[in-house]
Amino acid sequence: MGVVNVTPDSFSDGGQFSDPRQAAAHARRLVDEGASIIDIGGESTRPGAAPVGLEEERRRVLPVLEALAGCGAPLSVDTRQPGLMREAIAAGADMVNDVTALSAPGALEAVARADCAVCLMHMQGDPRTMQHHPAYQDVVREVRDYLAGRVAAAVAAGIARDRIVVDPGFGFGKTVDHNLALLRSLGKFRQLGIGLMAGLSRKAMLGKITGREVGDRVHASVAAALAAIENGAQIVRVHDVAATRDALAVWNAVNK
Ligand code: HH2
Repeated sequence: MGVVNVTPDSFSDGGQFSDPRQAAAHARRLVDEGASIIDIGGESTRPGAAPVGLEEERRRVLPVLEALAGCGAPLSVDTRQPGLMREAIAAGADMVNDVTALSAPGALEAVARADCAVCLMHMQGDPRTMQHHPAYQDVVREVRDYLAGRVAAAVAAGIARDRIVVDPGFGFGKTVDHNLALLRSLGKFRQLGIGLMAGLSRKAMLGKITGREVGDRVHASVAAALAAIENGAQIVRVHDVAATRDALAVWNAVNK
C-alpha cells in the first residue's frame, strides 16, 4: 500500500502533495513503482496533530480520489469521519482505512452498507496526546483483544470477515518497546483469522533506532517492512514503494 498524504502537516511528507494534481501524480508514480493499493489521507494523525474538519478533509481527499479513478490500483481512503467514508465510497473508494477502527458514531453503518474493504487499526488515546504516556500491562494481548472486539462489532454490523483487515497501529499510543513487542508478535494477530496490515514507514521509532531524520529513513523503513512481512503481515503501508518492492522481490524469491 502506497501512502499519499494530501495534507500540509503529515510527519512524513507534509506539504509535498497538498495540491490535488500533485497528489494524483504522486499516486500514479507509486502505482508505476508497484503499489498494489493507494491510501489517500486528508488528515495527519501524527502525534500532536489536531483534528481536521469534515469540509476541509473532503476538499483535500475527494478531488484526488476522483482524479485517480481507473489508475490501475484499488483506492483506500484514510479517514475516521463517517461523512467522508460515505462520500468516498460513493466516489469509488475500494477501502476505508480508519485509525479509530470504525468507532465514530455511524462509521460501522457507513461501511456496512457498501461492499468495500476496511482496515481496523488500534490506537491508544487520540493523536493529540497519544504519545504522552502510552501504558499497557501486556501490549500484545490488549491490542489483539481490542482488534478482536472491533472485528466482532464490524461483523455484527453486517461487514463480512473477508472484507476486513486489522492493523496494530505502530506508533499510535506506543513506545518503541511496545512497537517492537508488537512487531515480534505479529503472528499472534494472524490467530484472528483476518488479513493483517502494518504501517512502520518512516515512523519515529525508526528514527530512535537509527538516529536518522524522517527524510532519511528509507533503509530503516524497508527493513521494518520486511520484518513485518516475515512475521505475518500481508499488507505493508509504505511511502517508499520502489525500494520496498525490490526488497520484497528478493524476499519472495528466497522464500518461495
Ligand atoms: N499510520 C499513519 C496513518 N494512517 N493507517 C494504518 N492503517 N496504519 C498506520 O500505521 C497508519 C495509518 C501515519 O503515517 P502518515 O500517513 O505517513 O502520517 P500522518 O498521519 O502524519 O499523515
